Amino acid sequence: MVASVAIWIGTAFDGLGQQPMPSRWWSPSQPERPHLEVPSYEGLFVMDEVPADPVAVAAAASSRICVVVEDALYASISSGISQLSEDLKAAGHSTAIYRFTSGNAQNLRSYLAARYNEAASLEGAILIGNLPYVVYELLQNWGGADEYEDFACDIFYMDLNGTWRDTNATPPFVQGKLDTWTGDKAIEIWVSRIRVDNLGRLGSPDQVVNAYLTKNHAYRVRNWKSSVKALSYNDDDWANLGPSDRDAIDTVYPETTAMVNGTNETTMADYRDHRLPQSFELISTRSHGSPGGHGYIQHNPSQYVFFDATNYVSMTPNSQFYSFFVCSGADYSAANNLAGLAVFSTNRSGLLAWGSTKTGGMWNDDSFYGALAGRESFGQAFRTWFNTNRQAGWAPQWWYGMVLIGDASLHPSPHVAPLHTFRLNAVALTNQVVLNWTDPLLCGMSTNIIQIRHGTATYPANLADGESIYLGTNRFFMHSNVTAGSTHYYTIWVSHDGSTFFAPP
Ligand SMILES: [Ca+2]
Ligand SMILES: [Ca+2]
Ligand SMILES: [Ca+2]
Repeated sequence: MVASVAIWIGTAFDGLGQQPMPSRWWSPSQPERPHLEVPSYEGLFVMDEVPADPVAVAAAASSRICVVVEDALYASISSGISQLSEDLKAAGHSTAIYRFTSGNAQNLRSYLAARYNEAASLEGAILIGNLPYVVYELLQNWGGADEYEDFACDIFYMDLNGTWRDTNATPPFVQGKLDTWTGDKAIEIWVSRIRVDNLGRLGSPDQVVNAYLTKNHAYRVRNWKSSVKALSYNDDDWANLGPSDRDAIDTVYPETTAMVNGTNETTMADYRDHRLPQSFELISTRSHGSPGGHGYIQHNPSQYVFFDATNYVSMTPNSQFYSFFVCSGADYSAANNLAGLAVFSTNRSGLLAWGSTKTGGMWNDDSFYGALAGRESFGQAFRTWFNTNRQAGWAPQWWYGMVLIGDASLHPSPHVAPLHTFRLNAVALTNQVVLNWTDPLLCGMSTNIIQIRHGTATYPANLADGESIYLGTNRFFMHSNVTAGSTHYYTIWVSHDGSTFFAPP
């Protein structure tokens, strides 16, 4: 899968001023970047809120996050969505879950804008499934002739009060692709996307999303870790950015960011054989590429060697976060795209990638890593970074295609909230006692299976003492027909495997 070799034609970009080289299209199978179809999402806007779980303990409700799920996918992933909602609440968010049946991107954006304008407001949204997107089109100049490019654009959803229009249908512009953005061009929220229907390399959509939600939870409760270190890997055209990239990432992973930017050192084989196997929690790479993968120039002989995106699946790098400064590497409209395969591998590999659906890529990203270091989530850091850079004259061609692939409410591991303290609570009613307890998964356990025993004179001291009243995965239990006017004693045990039980951590 990595056998393609071609001659790379040097650095043919001039006149970019203070800008770095953009990441440009390179694909062994497709010499030219194809144009996109106008997305077709039709029908009346139908989206229903999933009723909140009445048993859930209300968290400190702030910084609301919306989770929008494709209706056709919802039933088969609902328990994972519930767990995500619990995890978000445990991290201090309020949540709203929606099932999206039909409608277009304008409908969905208007809905998010209405939520943003409510008192509870909105911090971000996670879009799960095949949900509407818009295509934006523009002319750009990288130092030669003007070039036309069209691309999937999620900045559209992050700006909730600007004006987006389709005003130009004169070829190469097209009716149905947006081409004008005016008004307040700061982004108000972050939006990240979990689209898997076109990742056939990984499996069926429900399997892939469920596997993703499982590893997401494992990371949040620290059952899945990498080494707390990062890699900055810049190919030749960005070797000069190496020291500043390392310094920026170092603010999040102090003293543990490896910088590789020597032009003869950065090769596909080096990246594959010496870097990916190292368990870096975060990998930032700058290289040319396409949705099918990315590659590195090696001198002596001067060659560009491609690293197929499927390697991120077959190699299972023990890494969670990727910054792909790779032309179209995060184009979620393309089948089996790089960011999608790296993030949604059904193995324990990948949680979030940020990159571009077009030529360009994230740079000037001190503000991004600075915000992460300040304990903001990846999504919040993205918003901070975009708003810091949005007024540059080159922002459209560089950054209108920037997207977040995965769950952007996550934090780097140094800032993952500490594990919860396990608690068992009891409320006495007339002839009943209602018991509830902390989700063992939030306390570092591998399962949420618990058992409870009841005593009338003392606390049950072991698994043979007293009377067993509950064994299972629920989060509450109603102990009925108990004698009024007396003291009742309860002891709870947790388990990693459902067979061996011990006292909670
Ligand atoms: Ca147009
Ligand atoms: Ca705005
Ligand atoms: Ca190189």
